[in-house]
Amino acid sequence: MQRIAVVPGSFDPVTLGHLDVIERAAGLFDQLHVLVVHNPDKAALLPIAQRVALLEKSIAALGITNVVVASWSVGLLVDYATDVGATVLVKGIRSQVDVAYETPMAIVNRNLAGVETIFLLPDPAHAHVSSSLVRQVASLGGDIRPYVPAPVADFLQES
Ligand code: COD
Repeated sequence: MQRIAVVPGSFDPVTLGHLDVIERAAGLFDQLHVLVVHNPDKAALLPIAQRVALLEKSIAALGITNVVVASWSVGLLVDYATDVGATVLVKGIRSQVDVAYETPMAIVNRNLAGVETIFLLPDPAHAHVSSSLVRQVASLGGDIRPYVPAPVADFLQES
């Protein structure tokens, strides 16, 4: 039986921290779905289709081939997971704030659909990186290359 997992996120934009979690999760599962989900609590920078395109380019550059990028806007995250045969969600945990945010969702997702959540600790090199930090540095004209894959830096610094 194939082991399939979903890595969900806003990915607005994808950062080196996200990419590290994606690469490590891809090594743990036969197939990984990286799912762009609109987070209504956050003001968006990039349209969903642009986030998907930047994820695809950034993941292709890693040379991993068991990853599918998709987006989801019509219902529960676990509905997508169930549709594609995934039994696990993978999230990154940088701090106690992430633990507090993710724990109730993990419990509810298991109750709703029997989908488990596993948490990966960040690479310390990227533990301080977030999309909101990248959006802020970019909006003030700073260099975002230390925090994002090259396709994201190229796209944001050209636009
Ligand atoms: N290092 C490691 N991990 C990181 C880093 C980093 N530098 N940066 C971010 N991460 C992790 C985050 O902790 C998170 O796990 C993931 O990467 C994605 O982060 P973001 O910021 O892109 O995405 P979020 O936090 O806005 O997540 C949005 C979701 C929509 C995925 C989330 O809110 C969710 O799971 N919603 C569920 C919707 C649903 O079905 N609700 C009903 C039942 S709970």
